[in-house]
Amino acid sequence: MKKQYKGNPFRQVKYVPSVDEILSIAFKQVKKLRMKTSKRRTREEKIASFERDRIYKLAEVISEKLLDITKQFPWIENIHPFYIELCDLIGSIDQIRRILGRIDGIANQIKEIEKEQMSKLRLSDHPLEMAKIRKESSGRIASLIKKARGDVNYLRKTIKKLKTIPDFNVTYPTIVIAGAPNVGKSSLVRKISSGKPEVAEYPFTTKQIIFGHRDLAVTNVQVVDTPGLLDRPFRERNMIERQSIASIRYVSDIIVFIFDISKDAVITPDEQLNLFEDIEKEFLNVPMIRVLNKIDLISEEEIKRSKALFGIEFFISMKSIESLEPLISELETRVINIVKTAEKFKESQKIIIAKEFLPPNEEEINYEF
Ligand SMILES: Nc1nc2c(ncn2[C@@H]2O[C@H](COP(=O)(O)OP(=O)(O)OP(=O)(O)O)[C@@H](O)[C@H]2O)c(=O)[nH]1
Ligand SMILES: [Mg+2]
Repeated sequence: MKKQYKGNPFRQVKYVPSVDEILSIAFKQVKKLRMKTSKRRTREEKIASFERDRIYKLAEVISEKLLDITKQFPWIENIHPFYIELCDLIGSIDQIRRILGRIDGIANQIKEIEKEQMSKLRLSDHPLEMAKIRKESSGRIASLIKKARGDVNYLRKTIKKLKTIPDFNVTYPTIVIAGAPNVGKSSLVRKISSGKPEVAEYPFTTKQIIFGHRDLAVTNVQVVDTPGLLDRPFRERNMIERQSIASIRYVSDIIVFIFDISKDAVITPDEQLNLFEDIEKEFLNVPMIRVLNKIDLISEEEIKRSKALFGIEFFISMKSIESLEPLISELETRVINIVKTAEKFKESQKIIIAKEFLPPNEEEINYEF
């Protein structure tokens, strides 16, 4: 079944019970069963029916609980590549796929055991033997599900972490804020969106991607704060940095790349330029905007030099809201262009672009995609 997940698809997994919890629930339910009274049946018939019920109940509850785990998990083929990549940073999507397959297999095997034991029970007419068959069933079923203990524990541990990946809405244009550590990425996200990432004077403050939102021009956009990147090859990047790269790779429609040449800079201006160029080369089809932050800390001279050196387009400081205005207005223009032209937004958006946002010669247009 094809299904487009809204936001983080792993959040739909409500609860994965442990093997011990499943066993305890199942045995409790079996314990509640009572022998049916009937005047028309012999004692042996009543016992046989009671033992059948007990075997059936145990197999049913356990296999259902196992299948319920697999059903809660999103269809891996339908998961957005962004979440697949982040899942692989936390655990392994292939491992999850294999485990879900094995759990499904165990649920089916339990049903098979139930059938086999039921046939044995039909051939038996002695209460003691019937009890023995029932005990044998419990033993076989319990030892089978115990084999899934490691797998279920892996899912329990991994899903907890996967659920912390923020919600990414595929229908919104997305602006990724990237750059070296401590350049002011989180500060900018706080200023221009609803995202409230932590800001601190030390590098590597942001350890996870954070989404914020903002109404920009014609639509709501997502603004993504990312962990700081150092100037180094991809294979040397740690898990935290790889999240930034994953967000650039899979969700960014625009990258705002922040430079910092103040005394607080963690890596040199040259290294920042290398980093910028690496990202530009690797993600050729994502437009990048070069921004110099912390202009309140540097001289006019340095500002001018950086323009020539790095091709800076916008000069900002978190100390001055006005300094952000030209950047925001550029983002507005670009977002309009993206929603007008990008294939991926055609199905999900019905956008009315007001005159004030249109180039001078365009009439007000109803963009119905
Ligand atoms: N003076 C000045 N300080 C700034 C400016 N922008 C950010 N800062 C300071 O720089 C430090 C780092 O800011 P953050 O927004 O946390 O930087 P970041 O890029 O998110 O850092 P990481 O998450 O560690 O990569 C904080 O102490 C901010 O207050 C600015 O324009 N001017
Ligand atoms: Mg940060």
